[in-house]
Amino acid sequence: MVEPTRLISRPAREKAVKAAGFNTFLLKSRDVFIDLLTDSGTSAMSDQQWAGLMIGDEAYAGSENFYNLKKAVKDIYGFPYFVPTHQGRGAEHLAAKALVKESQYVLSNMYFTTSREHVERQGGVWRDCIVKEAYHPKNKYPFKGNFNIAKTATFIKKFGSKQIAFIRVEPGCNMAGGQPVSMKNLKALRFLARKHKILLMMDATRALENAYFIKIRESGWSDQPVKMILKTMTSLVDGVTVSSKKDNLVNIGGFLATRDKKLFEEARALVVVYEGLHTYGGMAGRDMEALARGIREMTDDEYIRHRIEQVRWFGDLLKNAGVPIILPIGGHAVYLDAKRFLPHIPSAQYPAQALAAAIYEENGVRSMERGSVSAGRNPKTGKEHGSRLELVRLTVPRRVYTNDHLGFAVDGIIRLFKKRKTIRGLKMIYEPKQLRFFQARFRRI
Ligand code: P70
Repeated sequence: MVEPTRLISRPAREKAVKAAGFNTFLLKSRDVFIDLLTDSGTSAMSDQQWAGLMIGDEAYAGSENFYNLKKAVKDIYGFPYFVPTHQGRGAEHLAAKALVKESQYVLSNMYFTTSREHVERQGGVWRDCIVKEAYHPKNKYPFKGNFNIAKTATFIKKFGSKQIAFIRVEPGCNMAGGQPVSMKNLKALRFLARKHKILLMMDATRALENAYFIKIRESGWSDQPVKMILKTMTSLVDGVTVSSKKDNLVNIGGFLATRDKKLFEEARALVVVYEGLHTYGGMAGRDMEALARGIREMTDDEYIRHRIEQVRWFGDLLKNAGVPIILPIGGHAVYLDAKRFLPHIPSAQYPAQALAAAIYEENGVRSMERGSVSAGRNPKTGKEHGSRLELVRLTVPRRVYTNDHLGFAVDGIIRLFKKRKTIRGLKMIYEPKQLRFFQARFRRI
């Protein structure tokens, strides 16, 4: 697949970002030169996946592609029960509806926006239990996605295990900078959850990328294929929700899979209300076929090595030029530390949002704010959650850009870093109630 792209002039970019209310989500794709907004649904499919689209069985019920997909999920993730959904948040919705009761807690390494939203909409309360290293961008701890097990145990004691709806672990932890969880930590979590009879769920959206980090960073795993490491990871949890738009190499899709029959039956009952019949869950037959093939393809050791090493190469160029980024470099993206990039802009003026807008103006590269705008507000008190990290995510789609494209992005960011004092803060002038970062608008101070 070859996709043309164009670089519009600087004055046109300034006009475009202003019209978008300084929110990169509101830019038109045609005005973007290199799109590092997200790795979600933006990957290139393989010849095998495109071929799979041609054998879509679009029967309303019992599509052949559903069975192929069910088998791929069983083979690669190891779960006997499987419910397809249109994308990740569809699966999160089903899990939250099935598992969370008013004022129950969900304990997680670190929240993801849509995951927490669905829990809060059920009246649940979210608590992050990630290790403290995760909050320090310069700290090079190799598993910054790990749970602080002692803190988690203290919460369980404080709230009582019946008040905990489930524990949610997110490998390749997105809001922490794409940081991995170690196998050792997963095992400790398994032990803790079992001891207190609490369901352990995994957001396995980027679990495969995490498996590669275990291979290269955790002792005892270097000789194992990523496929085996992933299967070991998922064997430690009761179920997964997955946005297939990432690891799984498709443009749309997701699922919930589990070995817990009760959860499966509840999710299967709910899927027909919110997504579609339980043998397609919002996907076309052809989408399920592409997904079934993507799930198998992603476990190729050479592919995943290239994927993670390309992101590292990109991050190293920025790091070596003195641009402040989160270390170690994560699996799917390089995260700029906007607090250190723009020390003159206070948190209340959304430095990460301002930086993402300025990068677009500089060279037409689109990125995403991951800081206090993304963190949103407490639904009960209306107070801003606030964020200890103010980040700009430069996300690398899979199998799309060459290193030359990424090098171009780096050049612009280095230029901008040299004139960073000229960047001004933002004032929020429009804010929707839910997931505000998608549609919020700003003006320059
Ligand atoms: C991103 C995307 C989606 C996502 C995720 C994890 C760890 C669930 C989901 C939801 C898209 C996105 C979503 C909200 C805010 C910004 C961007 N992440 N769990 O770019 O899956 O999008 O398929 O419903 O990362 O990181 P889905």
